[in-house]
Amino acid sequence: MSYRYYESELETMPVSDIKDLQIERLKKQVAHVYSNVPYYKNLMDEISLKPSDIKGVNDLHKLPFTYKKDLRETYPYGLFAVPMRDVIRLHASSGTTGKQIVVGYTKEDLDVWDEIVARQLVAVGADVDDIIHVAYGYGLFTGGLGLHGGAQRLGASTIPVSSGNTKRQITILQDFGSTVLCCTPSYAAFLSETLYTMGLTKDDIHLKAGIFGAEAWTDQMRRDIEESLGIKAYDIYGLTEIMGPGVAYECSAQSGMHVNEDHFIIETIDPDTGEVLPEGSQGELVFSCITKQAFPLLRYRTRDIGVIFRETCSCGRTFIKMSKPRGRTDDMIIIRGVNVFPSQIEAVLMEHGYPSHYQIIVDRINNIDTMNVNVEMSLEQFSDTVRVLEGKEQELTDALKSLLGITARVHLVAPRTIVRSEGKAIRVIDNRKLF
Ligand code: DLL
Repeated sequence: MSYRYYESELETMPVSDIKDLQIERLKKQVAHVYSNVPYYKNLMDEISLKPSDIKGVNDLHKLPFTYKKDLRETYPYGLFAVPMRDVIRLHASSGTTGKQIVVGYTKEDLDVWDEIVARQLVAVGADVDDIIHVAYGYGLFTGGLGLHGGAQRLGASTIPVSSGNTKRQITILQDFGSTVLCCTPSYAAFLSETLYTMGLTKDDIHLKAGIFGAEAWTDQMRRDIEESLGIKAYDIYGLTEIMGPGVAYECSAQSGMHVNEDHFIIETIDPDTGEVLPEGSQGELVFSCITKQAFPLLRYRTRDIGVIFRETCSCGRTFIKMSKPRGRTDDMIIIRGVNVFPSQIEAVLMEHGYPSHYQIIVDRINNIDTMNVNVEMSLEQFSDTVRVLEGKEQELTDALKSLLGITARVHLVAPRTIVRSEGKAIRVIDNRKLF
């Protein structure tokens, strides 16, 4: 059996009905947040805003923004809006320093998440007969369990492969007959390269589609992956703070991602002034969760730069679309799908007694992201023997691995070799051409 929509009534709703639904849900959500999250109540009280002042979607701009720093200040559970006994899942993602940010979901929240991911699976042509190979990481990262939930909800055969062990992934692709691949675009490119290195081709596997997100990827990369794996490759967007993958999803038209507007309101704003921009203008993406119960952020500043636009889509869906993110307003970098802030690296260096002269060099070699960190030694450290220095490099590499979950190779360099800047220090040299 194959169908075009997972929830056709919602996905193809007239725009005026979407707006009505949004306002009804927004009003309820603001009341929920005001009554159950003291942090939000204080923010609203400070500007004398009452839930009853939110009468239409146009009143959204009256609400204060939420920033990542608010999540840090309320760590771990201060923004949760339900008692912990109602929270049945926790996920986490990188904070800007040593501690992660933590999010929670009720049973109903997970139901919504499964549904919105199932919407995309259907939009790319999957159905109960498909075999869905989930190679996003499982764990605190939302990718694995997010796609997993949607695939199971659809009733497809779900393979929870998780990431890594690439040769075994290829064997599974061949033998289990996976038809839809879900992973980061860079991992899809690496899988395809490994396939050919093993003397196999796209004809030896059974894939027809891929759902790739969690990091930036270019149209050229899309074409390469489509060609080498013999599939159609679709983008998926999301962030831990708002839900995880599935906040927005690409359909068969492959021209921007539909935002699940019955659950999230998207705005674009000028990142400097906070002013709301008209549709079609590039700005920072801001999301409000209008149905989420456990962790309902309002006007969350994603730091992603993009454009939103409403157009008649050939797929028949009416939800507004967002472009691929075109950059960020902060210094977060995404390495193999893992978010990294330079400040996290700096915190580890300081803890180990290094001066704060360092540089992070990011590259993409054979479709794999690499990260090297050059760290300047103090004069005393410089006089250590090579063996001692190698030991110190390893110690720092291990400490970074334990914090970030990925390898960032540390190289200790001579004092005063990292170029000093007259303005802002240049902490990151990203040689990948992603935007
Ligand atoms: O990356 C959730 C996800 C998992 C999305 C699997 C898609 C697939 P975080 O780890 O919190 O959540 O990272 C969120 O990743 O603010 C963007 O900067 C970036 N990002 C996510 N999807 C895309 C995409 C997951 N399709 C951050 N294109 C976001 C470009 C993306 N960047």
